[in-house]
Amino acid sequence: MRPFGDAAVDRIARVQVFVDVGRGCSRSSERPSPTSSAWVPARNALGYRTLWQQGPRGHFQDQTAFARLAGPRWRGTGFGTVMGDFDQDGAPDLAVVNGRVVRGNSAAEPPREAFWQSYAERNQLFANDGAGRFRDVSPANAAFAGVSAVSRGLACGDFDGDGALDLLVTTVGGRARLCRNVAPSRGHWLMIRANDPERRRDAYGAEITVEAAGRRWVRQVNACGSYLCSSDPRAHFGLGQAATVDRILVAWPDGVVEAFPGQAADRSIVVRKGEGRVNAGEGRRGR
Ligand SMILES: [Ca+2]
Ligand SMILES: [Ca+2]
Repeated sequence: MRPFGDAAVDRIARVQVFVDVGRGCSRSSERPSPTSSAWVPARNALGYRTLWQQGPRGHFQDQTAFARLAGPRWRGTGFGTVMGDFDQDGAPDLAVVNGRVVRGNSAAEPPREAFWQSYAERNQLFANDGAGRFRDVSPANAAFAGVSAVSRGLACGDFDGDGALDLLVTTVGGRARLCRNVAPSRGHWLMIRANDPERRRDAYGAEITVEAAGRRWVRQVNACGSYLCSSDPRAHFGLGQAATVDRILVAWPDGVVEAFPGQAADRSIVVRKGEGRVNAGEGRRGR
């Protein structure tokens, strides 16, 4: 696994934002399968976050222990959660923002004047080793994970157009922080916006499969996977060493599967329903 290195994200902007409290969850998918798979990190009623892997559609398994997320050296409360391939090595990584819902031991925190001091926690960033196991790389990413705050929302998107996923964190009683992805030695990438011209909107619910270098990556078009946030509607694919994409398959929300031609990586493209080749061999997406 290629480490993110120091300062993989960099705080570059602040704006004032207030949000309410609640529970965070997120969704992403990566494993090749006849249908798809999905990771759903969520915090249950007992306060433990769980990582669910989808096998056959609609069937989930608890993979928290396998992913080495059951016993991190420090466990935050867990709110906004995003899976994204931040170093673009082909394996989705995990970002979590934290903040208590009951007062903690403020003596362990540096003194602050704000009322919310005793609710503050730091955020966490986990790197995927490519086999579905995660390593806490928070200490090397102080801009994102080294600041204690009452964080709630976490949105993800490429705001500066360099192809790398950036993060926006909202906090209670504090300012939002926009963290630019400056991870070194990133792999190739592709961003795809799926559009339905007939309905003149993004095709939320579509499932995009990218094939490159003998591998397949699957992403769902879904901007609302994190707590109280809407993220970049484009599907982001980290491709590792693959500089060319062989084929793109889009399973539209109505079940029709279209194939779009391969092309060079490291670009943002738009695929429009009806402009591809209907791929009868793939059939309709299972429900
Ligand atoms: Ca990665
Ligand atoms: Ca970026």
